[in-house]
Amino acid sequence: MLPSEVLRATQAITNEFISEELRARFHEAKNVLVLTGAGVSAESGVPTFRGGGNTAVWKGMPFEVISSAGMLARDLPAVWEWFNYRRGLLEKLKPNPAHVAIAQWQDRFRNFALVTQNIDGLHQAAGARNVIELHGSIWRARCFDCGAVHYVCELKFEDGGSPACFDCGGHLRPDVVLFGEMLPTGAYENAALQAQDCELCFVVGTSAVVYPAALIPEVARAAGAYVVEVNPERTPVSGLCDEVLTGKAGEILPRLCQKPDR
Ligand code: BV8
Ligand code: ZN
Repeated sequence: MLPSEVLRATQAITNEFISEELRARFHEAKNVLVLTGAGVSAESGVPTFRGGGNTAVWKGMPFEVISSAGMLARDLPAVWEWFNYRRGLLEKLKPNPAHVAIAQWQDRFRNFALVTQNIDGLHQAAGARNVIELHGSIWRARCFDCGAVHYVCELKFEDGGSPACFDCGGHLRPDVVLFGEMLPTGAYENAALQAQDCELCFVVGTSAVVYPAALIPEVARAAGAYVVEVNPERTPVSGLCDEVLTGKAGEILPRLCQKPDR
């Protein structure tokens, strides 16, 4: 094996240029998985959680605290207030070219899995179907008592209170997964199964520190997939990737379908 190949084998390709190898694999692939995080929505104006080294804070509380099972038990109205604030931000925002490119990929590959940590629904707004929402959706609410799921837009919010379930009158909570809570039944298992079968795995716009979502690239890698990260910054999974495309998802992903970079 030539020294250059050894070097190549040991070091992931790291730059913003899409390698011939990735283009060839993108062209031939049948089974593809994409895992996304807040970074894929950044160019739509959605604030990320860990941008520029600091963590999102709400009323002096780090988001891991306000978005936790503990906070839900202690102060449900405060949790509603936090998600109502974020929903207010989202209402005006649109999908960006990264969401659009990913939505187009679903008709390009025989088996395509889109796994997201995002609760913003922008993948679906871009036309993506069967999105595996690991952490739920900010647009839905779930009843503590009867488990019914309702669209938030149908709910009535008494002043600062938490909305009631119109099936059983019980208390509703945001249908999102909070820290310390289990993921939706089967969501992680389904994603891990798709990761085991994919030959190409994209990790787009995630800091990869929240579990079990951050395990997905490792599952794909262990199953022999070619793993590609798209992120302006290095992350804990950069090291296990075959190729790291350093830059913005909205600028890089659309280029995968285009003619090679010169
Ligand atoms: C659970 C919904 C079982 C709510 C969210 C193992 C080890 C250590 C800890 C744990 C472990 N297992 C479980 C835990 C605890 C915990 C956890 O992982 N803690 C972390 C902090 C260490 N996990 C849990 O609690 C999970 N549940 O494990 O249940 C259980 C149950 C009981 C007891 C024990 C175990 C549930 C986790 C889900 C929590 N809910 N969201 C809400 O939104 O408020 S997590 C939330 O934060 C997001 O969904 C996402 O997952 C995470 C944020 O990460 P990212 O999306 O990656 O965003 P971030 O801002 O961090 O990074 C953005 C990236 O994009 C950056 O890298 C940036 O460079 C890049 N970027 C920026 N611009 C662009 C870009 N990239 C491309 N293009 C651009 N333009
Ligand atoms: Zn109910």
